[in-house]
Amino acid sequence: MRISELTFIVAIAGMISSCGKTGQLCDVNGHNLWFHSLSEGKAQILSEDKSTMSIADNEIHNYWKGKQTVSCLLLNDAEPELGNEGYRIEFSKNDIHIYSNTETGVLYGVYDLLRRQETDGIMSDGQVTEIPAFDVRILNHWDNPNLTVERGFAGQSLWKWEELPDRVRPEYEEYARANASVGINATVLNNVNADPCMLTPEYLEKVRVLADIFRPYGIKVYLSLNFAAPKHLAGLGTSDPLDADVIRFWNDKVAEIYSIIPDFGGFLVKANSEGQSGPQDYGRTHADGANMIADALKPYGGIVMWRAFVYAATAEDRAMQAVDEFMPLDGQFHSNVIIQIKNGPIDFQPREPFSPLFGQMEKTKMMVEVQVTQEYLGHSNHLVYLHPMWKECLDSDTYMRGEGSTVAKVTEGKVLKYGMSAIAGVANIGDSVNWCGHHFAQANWYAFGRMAWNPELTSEQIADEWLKQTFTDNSKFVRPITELMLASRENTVHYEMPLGLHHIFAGAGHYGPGPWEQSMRRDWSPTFYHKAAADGIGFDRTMNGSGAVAQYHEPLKSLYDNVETCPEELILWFHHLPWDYTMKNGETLWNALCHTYQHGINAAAAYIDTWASVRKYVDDWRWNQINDKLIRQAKDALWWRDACIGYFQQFSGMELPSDCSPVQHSYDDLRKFRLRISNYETPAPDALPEYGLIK
Ligand code: BDP
Repeated sequence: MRISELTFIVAIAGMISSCGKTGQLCDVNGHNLWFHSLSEGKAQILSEDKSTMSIADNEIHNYWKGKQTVSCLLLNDAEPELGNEGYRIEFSKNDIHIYSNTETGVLYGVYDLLRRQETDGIMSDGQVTEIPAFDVRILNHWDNPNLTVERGFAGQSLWKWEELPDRVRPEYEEYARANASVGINATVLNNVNADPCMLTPEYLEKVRVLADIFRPYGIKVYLSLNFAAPKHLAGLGTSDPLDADVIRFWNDKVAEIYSIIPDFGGFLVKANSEGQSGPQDYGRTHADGANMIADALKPYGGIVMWRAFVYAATAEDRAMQAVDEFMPLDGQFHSNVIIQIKNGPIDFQPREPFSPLFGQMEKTKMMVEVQVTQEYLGHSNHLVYLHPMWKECLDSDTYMRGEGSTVAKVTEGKVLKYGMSAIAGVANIGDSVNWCGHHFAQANWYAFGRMAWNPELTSEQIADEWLKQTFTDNSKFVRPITELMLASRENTVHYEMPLGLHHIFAGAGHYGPGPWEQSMRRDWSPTFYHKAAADGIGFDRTMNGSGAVAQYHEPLKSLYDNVETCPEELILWFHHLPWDYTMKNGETLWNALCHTYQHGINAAAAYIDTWASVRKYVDDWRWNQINDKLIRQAKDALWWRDACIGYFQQFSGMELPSDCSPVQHSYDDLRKFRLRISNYETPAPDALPEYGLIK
């Protein structure tokens, strides 16, 4: 075996703590993310030499506390089965060897080793081999040049465009390091609702600086493009993808980008969706548009991630539109196009069935887009661990080629051979000190990376790892808080939109409930989705209704179509049912709704007690901040319940079951006040009295 060796002699670094710009607090304010326990008593990062190998060296040198000597060996493609990013760690009593074909793979191996150190995973003997499931593991930042972040709840954009390229903040490298430590290898820097200015030479210079910082951490930069850029930037009269000048514009633009950023990854495109320009403006198809951009990127190895998030106000059922629009184009997309599809058919709701498109397109590459930022799950005010929700989608069987064609397997390219696979997460990162607004929201960034590397990992494994690295490995802390995290997504479904209800938010903020709201577009109106009326509640997507069930392969089509077999957690997604419909446990639908909401509000209130029980294991700074947010969450849960149940009750005409806590505010009162989105907003003087928590 031809091995070129690079051995790091490890010294246990006795470096004195210095915490950069945030001083002492840096250890406890959450800025250190999941490097918290590693950072104790150590310098933050980073060596002057920014080659990947020296970063790996530095990490081991500073943070490896074990007795074994660690050596990293570059295999130079001697083990092709490890691919470009895989690695093998061999453990013995005195030595640990990390092997990879590439420097990036070595760095991943180093982070794996350090993770093991903090989570009790170091072996005295044996080996582990790790190869990422998806080729492109990408964060999508919805960040705007003016520093706002669409659906961002953690301050302003991390990218300080006005300072770049001259001033370079340390957070850029910290961000890259955090991503590399969980295997994220790609990032889209700007909003899918893209400002054309991102492609100007001025901005490309700024992007170059970030790309240079990220490169040694194995991270490639991508950009969202505005399909009308030829008009905006070059003054062309059209952006028609079949127009020769437009094609020339994109070819030239792509050549320019690669001259500045030679390893540029490619483009993310939102076209003909929510007012964005696209090929349909010129009577062309999504395939025409995607292929034109893809052809420009092809010589450089770039890719196009073309989003399937399309819907029109006129559609009878928004949930069906992606399949309706994209299926006829199956087979028409060029090989460096991948269709980026949200996990569910509507829009990142707390629970949706998987998007049926994953089971449909057999001649087109597809990738999953999940939302790490909590647009619909309590923003950065609520503790919601999202991995169970994402895994629910990835583990769903599409039956594309018989049983076992899960969304994960399809998009990994294992059902039909893809040659390129990807998964995207809409980032929850901003410039707030703890990056994500809620300390526990960091777990979702972490979990996205770990899942993109290995979708087989369980929610429990990932939560356990994250907690041990972020707080403490004391089991008296880890056990109850893992349990809390694991239940948190389902509990949020319970207090927001149980039993398959969806999209019943107030206004465009997507925070509090607004079941009474009717917007100017019916497909943005809660009333369109819940359809509550005297005859019952729920959206009929059966063969007697919109027929959306037919977009799923058998046996799912029949399973969802038949009210007897439809899973109850999705029953109102697929069925419109009378209030006194009998659920599997014998209670009425109305009682089941009330009980599920009650379950959600009880659980949210119980988080506060659980958190109190672990107080001594957490620093005061983070404990208090989290505690404040948990109180807010429990009150918000009550608001959700009172608003929804109160509103639905006028149609059901039924009483709250006696074992449910009484409503504190009538829905009529609540509709006068919108639940405050920010923690810092001052309530209106005539605001409602505070919610009293149930004890
Ligand atoms: C919706 C968001 C909107 C995004 C859109 C998208 O409300 O802000 O622009 O998705 O994904 O969830 O394009």
